Amino acid sequence: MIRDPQILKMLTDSVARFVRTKLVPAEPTVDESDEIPATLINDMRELGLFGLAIPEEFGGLGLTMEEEVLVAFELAWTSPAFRSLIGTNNGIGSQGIIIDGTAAQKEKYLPRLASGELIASFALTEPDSGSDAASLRTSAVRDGEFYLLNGTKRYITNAPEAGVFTVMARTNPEIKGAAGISAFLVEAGTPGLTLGKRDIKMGQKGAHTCDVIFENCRVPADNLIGGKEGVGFKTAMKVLDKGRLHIAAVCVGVAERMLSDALAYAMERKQFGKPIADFQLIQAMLADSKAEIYAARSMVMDAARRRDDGEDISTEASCCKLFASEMCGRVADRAVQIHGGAGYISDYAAERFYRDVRLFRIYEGTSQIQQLLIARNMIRAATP
Ligand code: COS
Repeated sequence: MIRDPQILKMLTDSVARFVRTKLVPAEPTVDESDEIPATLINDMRELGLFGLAIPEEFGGLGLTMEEEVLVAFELAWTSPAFRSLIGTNNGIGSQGIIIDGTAAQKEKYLPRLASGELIASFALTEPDSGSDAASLRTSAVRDGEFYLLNGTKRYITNAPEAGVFTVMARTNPEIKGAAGISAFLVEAGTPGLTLGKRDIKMGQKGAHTCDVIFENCRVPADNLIGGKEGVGFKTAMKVLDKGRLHIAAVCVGVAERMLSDALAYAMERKQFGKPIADFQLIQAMLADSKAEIYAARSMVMDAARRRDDGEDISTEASCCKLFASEMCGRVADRAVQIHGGAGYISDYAAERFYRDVRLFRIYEGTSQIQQLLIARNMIRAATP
């Protein structure tokens, strides 16, 4: 749902301008240094990007899902690392509080997340628990007015920058599956919380991940999300429904950028006496990419509108994440192919994007997990 088309247009225009004038020129430096310059982070704060999806009453822009995906299309027209920095505050790092948090938890954290003063992180994955998220082993044992957390979380996005973590931990060791899990808000600097060294990733340089280690980490009982044990896994799944749709929108934006670069290159590069864009085999790659991006964009828009209408979009979010991330991978591959030898060399963005977009098919649920979820929901719906 779009509340005010004019205000939204001002926002998407200013994001598009910021992306093209400030972020795109910084892409090579960010890739080489593995750091986003502090001035750009400040600019992102001033634009309100950290609070896009945080309700207005807590200082955010309170975008609807349809508005959010339209902004994500624009923001993703550059290295995904920039989006990643603001991604957790708008998505997996804040949504647990927004969806299931107590009034006090919202009051305490959301305003600082919306302003970007605080970075949020979502800690679900563990060394032995990835796709099988309900098997997580991090424990949380009640100790008076505290919980004692022990365990290790892995590949946690923005952990090196984070001020607050949403941590899924097992409060009931008797229950092996989802029902034994609770979600906590753990502040950086809490004694017993340490970080591993920064992971060296294939791509998305400038976006950081690392292990988060809990050793008798004492967390106030007030930081149990929603004040309720045993529902942390459901909180995580609800957060991921929205997250998956947002990632699908990001895939569309990045794919549009890769196709734009590939088209420009094909029109400029001459072989056999004419631009390679004149050759039908190149045209086939351009056209297939255009059609697939359009399909993914339409799916994302439809699912976003349905979510705004209050529909359960678990299945649609998985369909969008599956199709858009796989589409993005195919577009990246064709973009490199259209660039030929130049596509394999780091002077051109195609090489960098090829590495960056590989992650989309893996995080927030692999393509295979999305397939399982879609089929499982279909079978459930058809079972009398
Ligand atoms: N919204 C609300 N509740 C949900 C839900 C959703 N989208 N999905 C599941 N639940 C609920 C279920 O209804 C169930 O509750 P009840 O027992 O009361 O009915 C509970 O949560 C457990 O769900 P389920 O039985 O589906 O658990 P599984 O162990 O079978 O879940 C999958 C398996 C694969 C769905 C899950 O582990 C998953 O999504 N894995 C991928 C994790 C991931 O994306 N990791 C990325 C890292 S985080 S960036």
